Amino acid sequence: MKVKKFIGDNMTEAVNKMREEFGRDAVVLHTKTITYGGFLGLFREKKIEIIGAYDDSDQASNANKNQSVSKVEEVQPEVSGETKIYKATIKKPQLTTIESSISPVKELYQGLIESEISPELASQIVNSACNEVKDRQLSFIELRERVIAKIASYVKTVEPWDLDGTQKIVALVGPTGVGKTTTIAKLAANFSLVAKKKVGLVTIDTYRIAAVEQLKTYADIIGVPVKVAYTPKELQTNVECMADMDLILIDTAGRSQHNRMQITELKRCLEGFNPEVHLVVSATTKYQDVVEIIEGFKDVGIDRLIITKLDETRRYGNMLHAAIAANVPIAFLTTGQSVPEDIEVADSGKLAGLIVGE
Ligand SMILES: Nc1nc2c(ncn2[C@@H]2O[C@H](COP(=O)(O)OP(=O)(O)O)[C@@H](O)[C@H]2O)c(=O)[nH]1
Ligand SMILES: [Mg+2]
Repeated sequence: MKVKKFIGDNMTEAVNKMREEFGRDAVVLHTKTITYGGFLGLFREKKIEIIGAYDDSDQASNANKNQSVSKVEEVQPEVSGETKIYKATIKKPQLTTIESSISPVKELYQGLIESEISPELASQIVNSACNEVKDRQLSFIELRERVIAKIASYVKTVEPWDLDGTQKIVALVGPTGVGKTTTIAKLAANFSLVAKKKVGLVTIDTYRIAAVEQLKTYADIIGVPVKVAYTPKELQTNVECMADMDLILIDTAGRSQHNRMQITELKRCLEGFNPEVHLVVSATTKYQDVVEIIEGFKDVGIDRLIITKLDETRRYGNMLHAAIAANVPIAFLTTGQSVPEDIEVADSGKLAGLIVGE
């Protein structure tokens, strides 16, 4: 079996390249949209990458005498909705098709449960989508469109800051290890290097030397100033020192939603200058925990959500629970460890599609 990666401006170009090299019997095993450059997922240049395979073994050529590769069939949607996995299906003689007897309502409900949406919320969504049309039964596709629209109406999103003339002070808060510091680096790089804004960083995560070093390293690479604050007073002074910055990003230490003292301390640190507070939660966290995290951080005053690590799961129901529990817009999504690429502006429709597993 020969396997190789082919890249084209579109699917046809990539497949033609594969066929030129592997011949017409080659099959596409995997396709993926790859992106270059751009700003927060916007204006990125897209290309299609495919993994092509050609079975040149003797066994394969014998088998091919009786069976033919009939079609390339989509089998599994992936992370961003942009990646699809394909497999070649072998046409077998006398293959019978078994019609699915499951109703569209049940199938969609089951899909929402598999996305890790609570049974109560899943039935509420499906029921209200059905109730919109009383006089006839909806097809699966019609019902799914309505479910997506319903979910999109719950998942509010927001445009990135325009930073024209007004200074924005933003603090990222949340549990440990969710990606606060990495997300600050991605935002700093996008706004400073791409949007050409003046960005300053301040950290109050002084509990671990490594945390300060991590942010300083990113700041050095990106070429933005960074300050370290050990007390709420120092934080205020540092923020005041950055009066000429368009955007000040404040990194904080991971806090547990169950630790009242930590939450109160964080609140006291931030209340002096009223930053826009972004709660960072991971798409890999169970929805019950996400709801508890949101409840725990509510005292700090949550203005926006950032959802990280979309690349680490295929079940996105917790984002819906997060959006409903926090009742604030989702600002950004992160999709990997790479700085600055793996971040994008959240979009309700795309999120709703991911949640229903499109
Ligand atoms: N897979 C994945 N990993 C991420 C993402 N964002 C951050 N990480 C990783 O998560 C780990 C913790 O990140 P860090 O920014 O230090 O988290 P913090 O403790 O909240 O500041 C690091 O290994 C990051 O590279 C993401 O979107 N996807
Ligand atoms: Mg950190």
